[in-house]
Amino acid sequence: MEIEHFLESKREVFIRESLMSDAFLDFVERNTDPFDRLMAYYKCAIMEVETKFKVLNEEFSLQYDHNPIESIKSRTKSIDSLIRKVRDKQIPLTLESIEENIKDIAGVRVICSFTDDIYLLADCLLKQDDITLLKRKDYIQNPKPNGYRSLHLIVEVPIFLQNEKRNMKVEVQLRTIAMDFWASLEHKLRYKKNVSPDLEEQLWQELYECAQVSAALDMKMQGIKNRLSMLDKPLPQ
Ligand code: 0O2
Repeated sequence: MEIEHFLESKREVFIRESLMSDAFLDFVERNTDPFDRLMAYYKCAIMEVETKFKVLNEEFSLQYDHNPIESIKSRTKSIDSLIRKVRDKQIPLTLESIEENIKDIAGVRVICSFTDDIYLLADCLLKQDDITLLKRKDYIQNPKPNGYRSLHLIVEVPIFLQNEKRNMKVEVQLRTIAMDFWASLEHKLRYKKNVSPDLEEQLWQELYECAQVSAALDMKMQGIKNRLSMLDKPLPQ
């Protein structure tokens, strides 16, 4: 209960000091239209990247009778999450600085069935001559201490407007279904209130164990798929 009050008071302080601060209100007043326009550009960049993945999926489906992508989920960062990041990174509250420093305002999450498909799709995307890789974090080869796994790419993609070409940053997260399932539950636990410290510790431990099980499952599924693919290959004459 004490923790709950503490978090609630912190939340109020954050809203008062950050979201309702003179600096923030001033920023909103001066930048409403340019901010909306910038967010629209990020949405366009998401469309570009989504289309690239859909095209690749179609091509693989035709060529190999295999859809590497199960689903794609995209989002632009919510305003409160964006402001929180501006505050945590201690960057100036200007549109230029936000665009320069916050690299995950546009996010595209690609969910695959198999781990190999993640690397295949990432390679195919990065080979395209209008895509620039800014940062790559491989949390599959190097999972986070809590067990989180995904491949993260920060890329720059051009969008073509009426009179201008603009390079926009997009964060691409590639995961298997198992990695995504795990991350959703971890996200729920992370933001859950009303959990006693004992229970919380126990749940984090169990979640960590689930991460190991899910990594083992991905490996085993990949192995089965590889063996099935071998059967499709024509036998040597
Ligand atoms: P949301 O709600 O998805 O926007 P950087 O951006 O490089 O300054 P950061 O934020 O540490 O530093 O980058 P990183 O590690 O690549 O993580 C970015 C995003 O990956 C997060 O965005 C999450 O979506 C996801 N992610 C990273 N680690 C975890 C994790 O342990 N659990 C889960 N469930 N997701 C994770 P945001 O901004 O945190 O949130």
